[in-house]
Amino acid sequence: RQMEEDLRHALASDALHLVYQPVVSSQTERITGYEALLRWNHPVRGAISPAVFVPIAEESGLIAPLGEWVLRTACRDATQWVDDIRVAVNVSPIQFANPGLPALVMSALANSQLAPERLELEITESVFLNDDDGTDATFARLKAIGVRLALDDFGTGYSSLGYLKKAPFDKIKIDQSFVRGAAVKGNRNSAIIKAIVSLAEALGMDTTAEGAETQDELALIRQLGCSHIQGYVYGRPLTAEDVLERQRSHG
Ligand code: G
Ligand code: G
Ligand code: MN
Ligand code: NA
Repeated sequence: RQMEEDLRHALASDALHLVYQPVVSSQTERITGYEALLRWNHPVRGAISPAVFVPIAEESGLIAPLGEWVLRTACRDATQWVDDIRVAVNVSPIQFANPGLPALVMSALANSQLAPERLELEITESVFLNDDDGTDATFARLKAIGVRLALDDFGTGYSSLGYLKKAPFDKIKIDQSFVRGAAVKGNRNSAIIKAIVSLAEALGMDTTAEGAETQDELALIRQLGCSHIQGYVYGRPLTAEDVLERQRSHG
């Protein structure tokens, strides 16, 4: 309750911010995009993880204004990035179930003047828990707007393959739990990653391996054919200012 009150206040008083973690092409090793990650510095408790406060926002309905703020801020920040570098935004299943989501996405794109193909929405398997006509309609409308869709945390949910057939994802994000330790000999994770990559390729989807921390993991993931990599091995999340600074110094 107290945290809900504090979060409401944080949202109203600009106490939240976004950080951006690089997503790198395994072929070129260049940054192709950044994932926006929400951060909250609580005045008393210090940094609180979104893994803690996002569920509170979902229960209290605060996720609607919070998610809108994230989307609008990420689109605005991304317009300052060079070339065709994309921004990926996490969308809560509660936001996804709101029929107003496509209109909000259009509004955020129009206000920021960000091209639709530079915005990628990350959606988890749990949006399919209340799978209905509304879910299908939202997918179709988002696709028509021209934004990209990524299936986040793949492999951690109940992983039915039915929705891969039905939903128009551009990318599968392989969960960190498969990447971590995949380079250890005899570990089964590399076989699973390999299977996900071939499934994605057959469906014309990209793959991002998440959470690569070591050079061994990086080498293995590239060998297994993941098209993109995101993890501490390439960089931790940066502030919006640091993204711009990095761009200036890397040309
Ligand atoms: O960045 P970090 O590892 O602390 O994120 C923890 C969890 O919070 C992850 O599951 C991530 O997807 C989620 N998360 C981070 N930022 C956002 C956001 O802006 N919106 C939503 N819905 N979830 C987020
Ligand atoms: O659920 P989602 O995939 O959106 O969560 C992404 C989270 O994973 C972010 O909070 C980010 O901080 C975290 N993350 C990204 N790369 C790494 C990594 O290499 N190691 C660890 N431990 N966490 C990572
Ligand atoms: Mn994500
Ligand atoms: Na993920």
